[in-house]
Amino acid sequence: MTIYQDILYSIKKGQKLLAVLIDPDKFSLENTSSFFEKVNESIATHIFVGGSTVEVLATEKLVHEIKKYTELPVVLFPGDVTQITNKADALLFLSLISGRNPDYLIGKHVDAVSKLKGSNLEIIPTGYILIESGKVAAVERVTNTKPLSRNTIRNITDTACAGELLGMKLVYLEAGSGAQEFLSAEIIMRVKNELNVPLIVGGGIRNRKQLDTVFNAGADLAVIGTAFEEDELFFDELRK
Ligand code: 1GP
Repeated sequence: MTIYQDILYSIKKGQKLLAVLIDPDKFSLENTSSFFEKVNESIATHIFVGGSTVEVLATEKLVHEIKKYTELPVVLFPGDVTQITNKADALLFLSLISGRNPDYLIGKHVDAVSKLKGSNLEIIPTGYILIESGKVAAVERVTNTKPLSRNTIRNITDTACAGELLGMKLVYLEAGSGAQEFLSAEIIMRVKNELNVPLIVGGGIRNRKQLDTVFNAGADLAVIGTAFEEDELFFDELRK
């Protein structure tokens, strides 16, 4: 079964999914073993690896290390073409559909082809939607795009649906890493209601209660990064 089929199957069974996001720039390789002891005992189902600005080869080294300590699927969530490595299991082939920068709608994808041809990575086309969160997100800075306003929910749902109509297999609603406010239940609920493909939600989720809010609103897969970086004790709240 592919990773994507497995996501669809989990949704069918009513199982919620959780990805631990690791930014190679902020993670120290020496911690991999102890960090993954906690991951493996938690309800996490996926490992996402990526960041906005990552040193060349850092992703590859990190994925290689992670693979020694967990059986969970490792999915690339790359900020740039240089973060693509064959050592991972899958790649979110992201299109930043909230923005209007052609580089992040098609340019980077063209640049990635030579790396993807002949690779074993499962490639999952993903519509990536950045929504304002009260502070300028790294994605906004790096991609030079504006996020969608939280107040224009119609525009958010239409953007998500346009992504699906373009053939994207997943939609990722992003409040930005370290967002002060995670996305409201209303936004998640409204998007989920109109979408047929699985919905990923991330940005600013810092405790179990917020995670449950995101799941109850309709997120199929939640992504958490900063809360684990800041305090690994968070894993205790997320034991299996
Ligand atoms: C960022 O959605 C992810 O791209 C996770 O955000 O770091 O705030 O958990 P946090």
